[in-house]
Amino acid sequence: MALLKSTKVFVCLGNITPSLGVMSARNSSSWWGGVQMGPPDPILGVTEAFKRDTNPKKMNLGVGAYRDDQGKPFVLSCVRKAEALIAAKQLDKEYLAIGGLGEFTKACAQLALGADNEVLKSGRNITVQTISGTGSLRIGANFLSRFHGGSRDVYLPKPSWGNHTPIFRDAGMQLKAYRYYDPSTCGFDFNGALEDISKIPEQSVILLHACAHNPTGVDPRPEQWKEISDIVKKRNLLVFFDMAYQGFASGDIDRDAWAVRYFIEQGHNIVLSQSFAKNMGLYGERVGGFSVVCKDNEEAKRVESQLKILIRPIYSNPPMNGARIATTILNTPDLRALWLEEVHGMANRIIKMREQLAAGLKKNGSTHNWQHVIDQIGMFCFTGLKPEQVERITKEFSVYMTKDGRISMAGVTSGNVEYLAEAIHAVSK
Ligand code: PGU
Repeated sequence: MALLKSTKVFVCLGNITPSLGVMSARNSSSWWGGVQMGPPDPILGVTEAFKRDTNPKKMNLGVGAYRDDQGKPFVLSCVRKAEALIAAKQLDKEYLAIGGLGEFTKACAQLALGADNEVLKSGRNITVQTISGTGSLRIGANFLSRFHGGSRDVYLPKPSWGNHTPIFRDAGMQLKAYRYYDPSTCGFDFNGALEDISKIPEQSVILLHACAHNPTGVDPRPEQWKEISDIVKKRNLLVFFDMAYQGFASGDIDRDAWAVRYFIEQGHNIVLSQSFAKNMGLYGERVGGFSVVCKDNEEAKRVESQLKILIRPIYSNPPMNGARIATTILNTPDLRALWLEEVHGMANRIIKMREQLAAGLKKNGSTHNWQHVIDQIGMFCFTGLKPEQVERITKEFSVYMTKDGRISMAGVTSGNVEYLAEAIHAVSK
């Protein structure tokens, strides 16, 4: 009897982009035969490679996650204390509301805008609890994609956090860029940014990092923010602030929220993403907030109704544990005071490591100007190392970082800063 050859049915999935690695073969014995291998994540993939390395001197400077001076993950004391208070209450585990824990969203908005902000007093904001900063950005991007009548174009600083692009793209927005970083000065390209922003078509969306810009560590100064605000207003752009590092730039949560508050004062009805991953060290708890500042309370109510409709089919309602922790810290005066101290401590340790790294490079005889290592702000240092140098430092010294030459200063300690200086000098001399 002749063997029957299996028949493959090819279905054309016309709306799926080739970058997703979807071919079109379907067969009941191998449904996924046409799925191509995708590349590792540019940031989280670095951790995977680091874990495989057996060199005892290895350093993971890829992911932006704070470490103590022993290089260990750091759980804040205020978090441990809040957890104990919560555990003692024997709370239930019912579903949260679609928009999250009410006490949390209130405290979250107050933290960003300042408790006495007119927006909060008049109830013209809506804040929902989100799955950390990433979830907040994605809910925001979906909301814009569905309701922003103006334009599908969102302008990101060049460069920006790597995940901004897929977040907005997958939500159906179109990615554009404005100049931000000047490699010749390792600083803010203020004139380039103003020039580009002044040409953005009206009613587009512009994404601004509220503080501690990722990956460059370069923030506008207050007087520069003022000019950006003026131009953005002239162009009638919708501002999307991403504030993932409130407290991490200066150690002071109010100072770090200055730009967000200034824009609101100037009449911008912004949208805002917040994350508690970094400033409370609640990385894996996934707690954050998304806010829309509206014209008035009536508009805020309508926006809220649609945010709920948008969230419900994605994850129904957010997880409660991180929100309970953050709320307990924000609303318990002595825990809040302890938290502010600890944020300050984390920011200061990073600043100290910047100074030691720059000094170590000098000590090793490096003739480059490393002032930017000290001047840059927040968790990251944009070293200026080229991709070939990054490849070498990883291969020869087991120092792991993202390909763009960004290092997470939070992974540098008094114990390994000298080794890092030696390694950077060796590949950059
Ligand atoms: N926005 C910016 C600018 C960020 O840098 C990050 C995290 C987020 C939002 C989202 O953080 P959540 O953890 O979702 O709250 N960036 C880090 C962490 C690793 C990553 O890429 O997710 C980083 O290393 O760039």
